[in-house]
Amino acid sequence: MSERLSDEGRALLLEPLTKNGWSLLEDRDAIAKTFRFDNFVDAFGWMTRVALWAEKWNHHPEWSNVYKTVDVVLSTHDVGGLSALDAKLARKMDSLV
Ligand code: H2B
Repeated sequence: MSERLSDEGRALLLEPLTKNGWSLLEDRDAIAKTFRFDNFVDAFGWMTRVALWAEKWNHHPEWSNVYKTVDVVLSTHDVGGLSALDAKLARKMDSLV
């Protein structure tokens, strides 16, 4: 179902994300962003809302939380790199902040 993003797909899907704080990792085909909230409850509440979408789409982030900060890495393990699903979940994460 998912496939690795083509050059055109990257230009189309990743450009708006990089303008919104996402960056490409240098050592692997993945995107990352650090989300900062006002407090732990806001951070964890956001993670909970994101988790419901991740589960619905069967696409799970690599993420970690320390107090009010959440570090996120998105990549599609099944294809060994970025797919349209990563961009979709990234957009959802931004919209749920
Ligand atoms: N999450 C992410 N981020 N990438 C995947 O390739 C992936 C996933 N694959 N969640 C799913 C689960 C797959 O491993 C299971 C078997 O559906």
